[in-house]
Amino acid sequence: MVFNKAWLDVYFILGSMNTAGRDPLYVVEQALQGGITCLQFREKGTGAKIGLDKFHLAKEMQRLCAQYQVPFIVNDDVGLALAIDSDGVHVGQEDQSIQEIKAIAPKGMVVGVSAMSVEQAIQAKQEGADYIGVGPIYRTTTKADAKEPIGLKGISQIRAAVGTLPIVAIGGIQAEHKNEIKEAGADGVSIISAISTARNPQEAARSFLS
Ligand code: TZP
Ligand code: MG
Repeated sequence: MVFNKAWLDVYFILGSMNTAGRDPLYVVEQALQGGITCLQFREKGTGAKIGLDKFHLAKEMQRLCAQYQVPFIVNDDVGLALAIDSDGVHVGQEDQSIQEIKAIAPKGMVVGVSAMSVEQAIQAKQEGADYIGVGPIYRTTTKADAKEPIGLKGISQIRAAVGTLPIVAIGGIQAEHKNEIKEAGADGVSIISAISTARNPQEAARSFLS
């Protein structure tokens, strides 16, 4: 799959810890039926699967995404991304560097990077990130160590600094925020809890479509 910023429109992020006790594959399939445009597997924190369990869950999610022709991105774990040949890998500021990843990854593998400031965004662009994830936009309880929200102003400032580099916004995002976020300059929204803990994840995913 060739990267296109349309991937970022409704970018769902999920780990087995985020599903309010439900089977993560059920939640993923519901979200796919609801029309998500990308899935990121983010298996981290208390209760996260490791080793073979993590590998198998990733493979199953990847298989579901392929059925729906939706790109599949692995968070942080470059080894896993390479092992299963995911469409992309997403890393934070404390993870492996973009250059290192680009050096070992297959040519088309997308590399996304989290940026919390204009400086980090510019650096990610210079290092060759294919897109950046910026946030948190609003307050969130999903990520324990989330920084202060950067708000819509933060998106506009980063957009002004990085030109046309694809941007996806993250953190506390609900469906009703999507318009203001896109107007501020993001190409799309990434969401964990508003879909993953929704009573009806399919409907919740659909509510994010434009
Ligand atoms: N990075 C910044 S905020 C966040 C991550 C992974 C959590 C987003 O989750 P939610 O539930 O959509 O606020
Ligand atoms: Mg990380």
